[in-house]
Amino acid sequence: MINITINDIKLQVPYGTTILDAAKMANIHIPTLCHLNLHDINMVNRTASCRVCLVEVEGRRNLAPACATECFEGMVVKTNTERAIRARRTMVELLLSDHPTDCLVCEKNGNCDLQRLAAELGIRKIRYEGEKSTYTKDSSSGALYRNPDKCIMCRRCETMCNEVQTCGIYSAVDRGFETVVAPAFNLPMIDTQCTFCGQCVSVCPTAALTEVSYVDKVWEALFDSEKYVIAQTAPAIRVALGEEFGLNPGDNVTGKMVAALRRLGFKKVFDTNFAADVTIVEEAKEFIDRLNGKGRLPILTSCCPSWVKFIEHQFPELLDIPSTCKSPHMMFGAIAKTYFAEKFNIDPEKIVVVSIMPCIAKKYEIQRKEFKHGNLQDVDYVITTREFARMIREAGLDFTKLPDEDFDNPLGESTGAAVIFGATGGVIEAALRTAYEWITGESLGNVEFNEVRGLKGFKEATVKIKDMDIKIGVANGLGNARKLLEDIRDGKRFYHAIEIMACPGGCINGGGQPYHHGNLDIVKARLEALYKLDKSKPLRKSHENPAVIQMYKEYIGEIGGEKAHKLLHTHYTK
Ligand code: HC0
Ligand code: SF4
Repeated sequence: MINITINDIKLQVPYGTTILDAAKMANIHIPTLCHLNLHDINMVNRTASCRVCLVEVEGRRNLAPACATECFEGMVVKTNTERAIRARRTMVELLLSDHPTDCLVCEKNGNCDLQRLAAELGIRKIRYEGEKSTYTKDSSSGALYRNPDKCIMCRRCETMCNEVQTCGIYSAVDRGFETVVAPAFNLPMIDTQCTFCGQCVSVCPTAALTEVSYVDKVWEALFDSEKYVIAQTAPAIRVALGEEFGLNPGDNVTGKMVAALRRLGFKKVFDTNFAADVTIVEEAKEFIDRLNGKGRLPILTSCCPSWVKFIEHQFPELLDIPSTCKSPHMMFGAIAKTYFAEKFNIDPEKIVVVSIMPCIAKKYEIQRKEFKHGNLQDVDYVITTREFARMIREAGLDFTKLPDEDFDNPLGESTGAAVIFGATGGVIEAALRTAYEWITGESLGNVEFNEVRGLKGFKEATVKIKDMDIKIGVANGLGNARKLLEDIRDGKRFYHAIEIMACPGGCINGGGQPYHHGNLDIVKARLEALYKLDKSKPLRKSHENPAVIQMYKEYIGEIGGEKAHKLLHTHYTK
């Protein structure tokens, strides 16, 4: 431990502590902008590029960035001297001098760290005026929107993409005033190996990185009397949407979410969870087939489109191991435009399927050419949790006062196994519940597989099923997935089944969720809420979902059969 003094407060801190962290221990606030410490997922952005956290250190001529300066024995720090305050304000004013001042119409209005900081520092006037950078905006992917004019060069996106996701999409291109954080050769995002996980969006402090919005398209469809617009809601949004309306992270707002969708004009409000149960019966069947020698092990879950794009780019030699199951929301789209349309005699051409997702990659996924029947796309639009909240506000709904309503049926019925899809480990846990019962023919007493739960980047478990020791691996975050796949490719590790989710924590921390502003306790609260929801469900195994059983009886036939393959399965491209 070493002794230091900050603003006349004496304290002891461990070696290696930065001034910023030491100040936090003494409850002293030092403003920051580029700094971000997501300890739980091993991401620290320590570029010290914004210089907003400058403080005075006794005996040093220059001001020191608190986020990147380690304490030393006897250090004396002052955070609020005239010089430090002036320097901090100047740094922000210089950033603002090259920043569009269109806050009123900016997507991040109210959620922007730069805006918050300008207010916090009492900046009322931008003293420096000069040239402003303008760059090409990029919406080439239809998923992720880049507006480099709003980039403040904090490099959080770079740290997230390079170190956590190991995709290496961004770096600083050009020099001096021309410098921009961009993909190599300034390629359009759709031509890069970006997986559209949206984790860079989650940590971008401004609106330099956001999602391509489809709110206007969805309104257009809702106002078109010729269209039959239906909604499906992802497992993870029901425990996060409330945050947009001042409720606590993890508050379950399923009933109000359904009520809001009805009031926005959706003809039917269905649940992706129904399709998650369908995914499990198909995937469990495929897993058992592979255990019986029909196909290669391990089987990899395939419901995360960002992860699918990652394996296609990075491990093309392993493309025979992901399950061929489509993701639940894509299965839902196919079911809605066939089974549902036929059962209720609705022209599939008129059906518009809108997925409300915590995810940005789902916007890319729906455009993949294999997800079409004839000229009809399985899913028409994806909007994020944040875009959905925006629509609720635009419609003037008082969200917290809405009554709790139930999903429509039959595509609104689901089990506890489906809701945990939204958390890392949830898909494999759901699959195990079904596979166990189908293999043993016995009822599973304790349905909870605690070893695969939680935010840890990599988890494993061995589950005894009959005389087999089934080895399970679970990775979340693409960097963790990469390590796991390298070992599998090189024959260093063996698993029977693996779940991978691209976002650290799974969909609860998707790139389209309400911003966590660096507080991962929010993500933990969402995660716990999903397991609570599972516990509260009368049915907790996918194969017991009566609406799923009915659909197979009436329409699809055999699980894993010909029609199931046509509607519910896919293939991958190198
Ligand atoms: Fe997910 Fe999904 S669980 S990917 O994380 O599998 O986005 O929530 O909707 O499709 O069900 C996201 C969340 C989904 C899908 C489901 C899966
Ligand atoms: Fe990297 Fe994901 Fe952002 Fe793409 S979306 S640049 S893969 S962090």
